[in-house]
Amino acid sequence: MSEFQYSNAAREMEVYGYDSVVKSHCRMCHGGCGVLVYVKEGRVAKIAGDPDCPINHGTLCSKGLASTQLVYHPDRLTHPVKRIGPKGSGQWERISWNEALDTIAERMLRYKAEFGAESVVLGYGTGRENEAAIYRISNYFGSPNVLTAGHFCYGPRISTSIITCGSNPIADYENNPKCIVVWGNNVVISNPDCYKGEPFSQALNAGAKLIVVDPRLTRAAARADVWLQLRPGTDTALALGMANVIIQEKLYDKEFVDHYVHGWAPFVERAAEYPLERVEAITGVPREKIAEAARLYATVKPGVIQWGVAIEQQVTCADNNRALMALMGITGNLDVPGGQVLFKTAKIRNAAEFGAHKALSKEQEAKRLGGERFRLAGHFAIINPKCVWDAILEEKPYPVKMLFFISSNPVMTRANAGEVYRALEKVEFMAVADFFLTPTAELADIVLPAATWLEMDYLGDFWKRHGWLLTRRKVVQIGECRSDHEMLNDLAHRIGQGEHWWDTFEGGLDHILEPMGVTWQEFKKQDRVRGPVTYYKYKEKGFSTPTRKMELYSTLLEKWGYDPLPQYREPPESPVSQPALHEKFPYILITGARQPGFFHAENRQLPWTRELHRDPVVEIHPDTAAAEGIEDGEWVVLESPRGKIRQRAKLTAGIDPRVVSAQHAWWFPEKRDSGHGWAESNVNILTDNSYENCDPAMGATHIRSLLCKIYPEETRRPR
Ligand SMILES: Nc1nc2c(c(=O)[nH]1)N[C@H]1C(S)=C(S)[C@@H](COP(=O)(O)OP(=O)(O)OC[C@H]3O[C@@H](n4cnc5c(=O)[nH]c(N)nc54)[C@H](O)[C@@H]3O)O[C@H]1N2
Ligand SMILES: Nc1nc2c(c(=O)[nH]1)N[C@H]1C(S)=C(S)[C@@H](COP(=O)(O)OP(=O)(O)OC[C@H]3O[C@@H](n4cnc5c(=O)[nH]c(N)nc54)[C@H](O)[C@@H]3O)O[C@H]1N2
Ligand code: SF4
Ligand SMILES: [Mo]
Repeated sequence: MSEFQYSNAAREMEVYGYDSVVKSHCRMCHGGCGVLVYVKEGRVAKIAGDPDCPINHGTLCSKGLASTQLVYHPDRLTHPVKRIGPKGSGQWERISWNEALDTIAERMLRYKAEFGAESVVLGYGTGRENEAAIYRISNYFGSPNVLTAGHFCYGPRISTSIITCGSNPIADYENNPKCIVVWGNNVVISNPDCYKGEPFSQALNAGAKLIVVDPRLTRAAARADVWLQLRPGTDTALALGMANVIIQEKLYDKEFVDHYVHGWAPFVERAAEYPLERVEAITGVPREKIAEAARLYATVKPGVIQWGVAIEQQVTCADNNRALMALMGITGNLDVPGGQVLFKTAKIRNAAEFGAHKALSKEQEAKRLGGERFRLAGHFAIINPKCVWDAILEEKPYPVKMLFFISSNPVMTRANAGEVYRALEKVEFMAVADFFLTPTAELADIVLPAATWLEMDYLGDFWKRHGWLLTRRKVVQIGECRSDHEMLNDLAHRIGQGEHWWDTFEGGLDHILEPMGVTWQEFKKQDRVRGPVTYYKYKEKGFSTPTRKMELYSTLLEKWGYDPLPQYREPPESPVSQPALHEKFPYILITGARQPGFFHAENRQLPWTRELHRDPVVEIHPDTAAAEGIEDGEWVVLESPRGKIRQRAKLTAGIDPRVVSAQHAWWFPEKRDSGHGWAESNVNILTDNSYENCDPAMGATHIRSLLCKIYPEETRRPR
């Protein structure tokens, strides 16, 4: 600890009478921030940011602060339960861990014997640092089906970057980029994946130019030098239009393009299909602004593109990613200080190795649901959720009999929630591991009580691409709660794969650390390590792709039968692609822009975070409100061709009058019936998951650009 921190922590302890302070690593989101956990009489009393941590420099968000309210929440599940009434009856009985794990193991083995290992689907949602353990148990079991959010979140960034330049290029804020492009991302609110808002803000304070590509006026957009308020879902056209300007005006990095790029000539030809007048017509962004942004990004160096999930939740998911990487590459911003860096991990067994993907036989891998249709996703062990719902509901191409969700609430978070709910009602056996009885858990047969980050030892940020590995230290034990890693470790022994696991999961941490030559007990004496930070690695080794170059033209996509170059496709449900539907559903709906206090469906029961956002909110322009007779703050109905929900209207001039933006994952833990109002305000009742409307390579569902109508819930008295 630094002297400052010692004295600060010591003062806190003296004034407030804390007994001790533990340095740890928050994971109320994807994790990252170093924290000081103050303990009094054996309880977590307060969480503060750790000023010594290079990820967050002492800052903390509302979710991190509210961890104490999660840990001690009275509704938390603190022992395993089994359902004793019909599904959704809310009738549960306490059982022992032995009975719970024995039952789950018995079902897994029974279904494997009768229907094949592929009939058992394990799943998680977003990154919780349990992913590698879940893949490990599934791969050794022989099931190729792990259901994640990877088809439309982060999985696309990982898979497209691996095939394009070998690894995910991360913005190097430490070395002060001079130009930052925030594209479909709101980093100061979402702090996602490998990023925190604090270093981004520091780089801005240091004078970086800022370009923001977002249909909404976010905080960053309000501060931007250029804000490109595009029509939702038109990102590939915009990116290719910018590439075209950069090429035509010869602003690209000739040395990089000549030596390190595969497919320059066809890429130039493709970009030429996007002259500014066409791009303006598609995106709605004035051509001068597009040109200004292109020139700024190509000439003010080093520059980074802070890319987010909004570009992935589209029918052009993979092409959006690849078009943005093309911009990074041709401007010479890849693997340079202050640019976009291909960081190395420390010397450990990485998440892919720990996930034991090689243990899955080719024969079983070939059975991956949707693997033939969504080949980019299939190649990276990612599946499209509808494939699982269909396998349950229609038993096609084979029956799925068992689901085991470890940290996911698919009823709230996957597209076409009505279908998700039906599949979960029908599946023969379902286990869930969670903190609470969520709308998804209420449909399970067995629910296991999961430990929060304050209740486990772990190697924080193990899966990330910024190269850091941080120490998470167990502070408290709550009831019988156990970490996902511990429960999977015990389950593994019961299904005959004990030889690949350990007596306790501490052995798993030792296994990860073994190449570094330390055990967990030794590692945890320090706070963090980082892999070697080096730049321009491609100059010696090339890129880790089939051609050893950065593949603007993807040889793998070509092999799998896709267009090897990025191209724009109109969203499947848009004013342009469906004019007749647009007459009935006149607004473009975007869903899911992040709220500070919530993490998807989480934290609605925590007083501090719920106070920040009491009700579900849809943002609309005042002109739209006037046209539809909607007043600020009133409950409105949002309707799409798939269904209706209710949210409260918030009027803002920071959105185009033709666009509305609704919050996602809303349920109401305070509604004590077992459904907890799961369908009332759940925007995924409105979203579409049909195969033909997904990204053809990645299987991403287009939840960022739909058509909807909006009207007041109350019939208004004549004015
Ligand atoms: N319409 C729309 N839908 C979306 C999105 C959108 O923008 N719009 N975003 C999508 C994206 S990007 C994602 S990643 C998904 C996320 O989808 P999910 O991951 O399914 O969503 P969460 O609500 O974050 O998490 C589910 C549950 O995990 C539990 N949990 C948290 N930590 C742990 C843990 O360590 N162990 C265990 N066992 N349980 C834990 C929580 O209590 C919570 O109930 O949602 C997607 N859904
Ligand atoms: N507080 C909080 N933090 C979170 C989460 C959370 O639920 N709450 N979820 C976590 C997860 S799993 C993820 S994936 C990340 C996501 O974090 P981000 O990548 O930051 O994603 P969002 O905030 O959902 O969306 C970013 C912006 O995209 C804009 N947008 C919408 N449609 C389009 C479009 O078509 N094109 C473009 N260019 N922009 C568009 C929205 O207006 C929004 O401002 O956040 C993570 N962090
Ligand atoms: S940004 Fe994430 S890791 Fe940091 S304090 Fe908030 S929840 Fe915790
Ligand atoms: Mo996500």
